[in-house]
Amino acid sequence: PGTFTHEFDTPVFKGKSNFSTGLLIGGQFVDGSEGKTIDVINPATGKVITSISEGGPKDVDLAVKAAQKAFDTAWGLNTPGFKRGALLNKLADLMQAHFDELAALEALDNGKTFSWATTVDVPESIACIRYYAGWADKVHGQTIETTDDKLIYTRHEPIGVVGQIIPWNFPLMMLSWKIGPALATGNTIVLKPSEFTPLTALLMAELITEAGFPPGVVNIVNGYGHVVGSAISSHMDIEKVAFTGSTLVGRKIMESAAQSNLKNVTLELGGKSPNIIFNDADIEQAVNWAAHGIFWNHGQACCAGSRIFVQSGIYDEFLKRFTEKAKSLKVGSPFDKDSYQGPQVSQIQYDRIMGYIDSGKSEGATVHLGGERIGTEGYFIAPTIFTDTKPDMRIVKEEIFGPVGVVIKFEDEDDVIHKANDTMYGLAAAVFSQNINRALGTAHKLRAGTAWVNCVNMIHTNVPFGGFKQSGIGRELGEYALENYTAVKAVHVNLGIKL
Ligand code: TXE
Repeated sequence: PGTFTHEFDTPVFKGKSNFSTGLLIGGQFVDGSEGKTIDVINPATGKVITSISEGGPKDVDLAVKAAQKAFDTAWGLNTPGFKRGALLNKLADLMQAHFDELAALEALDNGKTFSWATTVDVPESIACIRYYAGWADKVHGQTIETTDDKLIYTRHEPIGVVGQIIPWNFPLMMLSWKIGPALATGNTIVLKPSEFTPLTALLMAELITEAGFPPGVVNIVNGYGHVVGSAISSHMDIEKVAFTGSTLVGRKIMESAAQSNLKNVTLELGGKSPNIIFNDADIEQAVNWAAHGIFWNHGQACCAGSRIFVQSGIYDEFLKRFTEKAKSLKVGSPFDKDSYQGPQVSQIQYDRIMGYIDSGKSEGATVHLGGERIGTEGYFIAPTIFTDTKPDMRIVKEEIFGPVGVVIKFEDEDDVIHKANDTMYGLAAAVFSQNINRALGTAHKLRAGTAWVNCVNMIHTNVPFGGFKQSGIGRELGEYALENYTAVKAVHVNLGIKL
């Protein structure tokens, strides 16, 4: 397979990258069996950065066999938890040693800014791996009292070979959220990064090997969703699949799981998260958080606060200050120190977002700010605010996944809760109020897996994250995620019952 060598010479990072662009199968870097490659595009320029090996169904088969062998001989029940934890900690140490390089690769490949990658993506990914390293020797079952002539206990055993399909919006963080709990609990992995953002996963493949995980414990098969992703979700020897991505593909994954071997499925899907700002909110803080809620990561966050409901008493003042705040966010090169927002991830996403902006205009909403491309190359879109929307407009109902927020005026508390919940999604929601009864009362009524009070987009490795309704199934992060990767066995021991 090929090698990616790149000299970063940017205002924020100077350094070199050098790693294999092959698939990682059974501890070896190999070409895809069909010999094909995928071009990786720099979203800031639209130009090719490198090309990587493309996998296919045959490679998924080979990866599953390697993972099964590793599970049966070197991992799973063969390696005690403390050893798995030590390896995860070693991996975290190596990630720390490659901290800036990981951030620079994420900026180059995904378009997020180097400064955000160094404040969120990389440190949170390392924290996640360390957090699950700590769990590796603390997963245990229960003893359950029945009668004195019986001993009954449960074991939380690893599931076996698990499939993991990663999106492009937080390539390193989503990979870490998935491999952390799976490895801590003793599973082996066949993982597919997004075809749009494979670079940090390729460096991670090298670091995983260097850390000393036995060959086959982690296999990384790059490729397209409808080929490699679909081969994973329909594979007969993969016992569980974890997916983060669109609701559309989440549905396909469940179908494939049902039609193949009824593998366990956990899904983290889209959102259209409401952000409710009451008259009694700290308006300056509400403005700052609301802007962060929709514009951070270029709106490419599943929990983005894309529907901003503002009570009538502060609506005009909020809109004025929110507009000023949005205007102050610098859009530019991911490697510029002052950039808040870089390019959208791909031409496809750029076109999709511009399509939504056009639909908002043609359905009669007002473009209060932005709505256009920035520059002439790359996929940069101005922070955009729509007002005068109606509930059935596409920009109000559908996930745009770009820097596009709708600001909606409301009067009544019950009415806003009804409107906030009037969506097929239920990933996250936020409420801003200085009245604790109102704030918590609202947080409890919102149908979402995360409810933020006087903040948005806050995530911690030890706090569960996941969706209600069509935003997903299961929870990632925290102790809850361990359940996704363990099978509970009840052992009955007869101490004297005679037949
Ligand atoms: O996602 P896909 P796309 C949402 C967001 C965005 C929309 C489309 O609204 O605008 O999805 O993005 C793999 N079987 N989110 O089309 O296709 C694919 O290769 C198995 C929300 O890029 O869902 C990639 O690795 N896998 C989101 C992963 O699925 C398949 C993050 C996600 O890509 C597959 C990303 C198939 N048939 C997009 N088809 C979030 N929840 O954070 C594709 N894939």
